[in-house]
Amino acid sequence: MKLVFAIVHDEDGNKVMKELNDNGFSVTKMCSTGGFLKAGNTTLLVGVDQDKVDQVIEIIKNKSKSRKQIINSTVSPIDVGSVFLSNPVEVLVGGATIFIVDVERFEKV
Ligand code: 2BA
Repeated sequence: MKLVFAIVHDEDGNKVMKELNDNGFSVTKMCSTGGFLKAGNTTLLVGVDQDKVDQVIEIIKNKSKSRKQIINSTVSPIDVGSVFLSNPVEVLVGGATIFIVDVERFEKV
């Protein structure tokens, strides 16, 4: 058995979860926060047999869009005397970031 962690955009979370449920997969949705943008995102957990992992990835891929987001970087502001100008930076977020790990043991009690 494998556990799929999929980090998706908040706006895609419910669509991805519904499609997984409609295809018979159990899903747990967690609210998460990206360390770089400090913005909310959604982490989905899907426990699944190894032979279904590719199907799960395909569903996540089809329902997750990539988006450009502009952030006002505070990493390298331009220091003009006592005035700090923030530096807009464009980053491409998603579709989805996926981790797949082995499940040593799975119990429902
Ligand atoms: P964030 O950490 O908020 O990152 C959002 C987007 O900012 C990333 O999109 C990437 O395009 C950019 N980014 C992140 N760190 C950067 C850096 N040090 N310098 C420049 N640009 C940077 P994605 O790669 O699609 O990631 C979306 C979200 O997935 C991330 O949100 C984070 O929550 C998660 N994630 C991505 N890679 C991860 C990893 N290796 N481990 C854990 N979580 C990860």
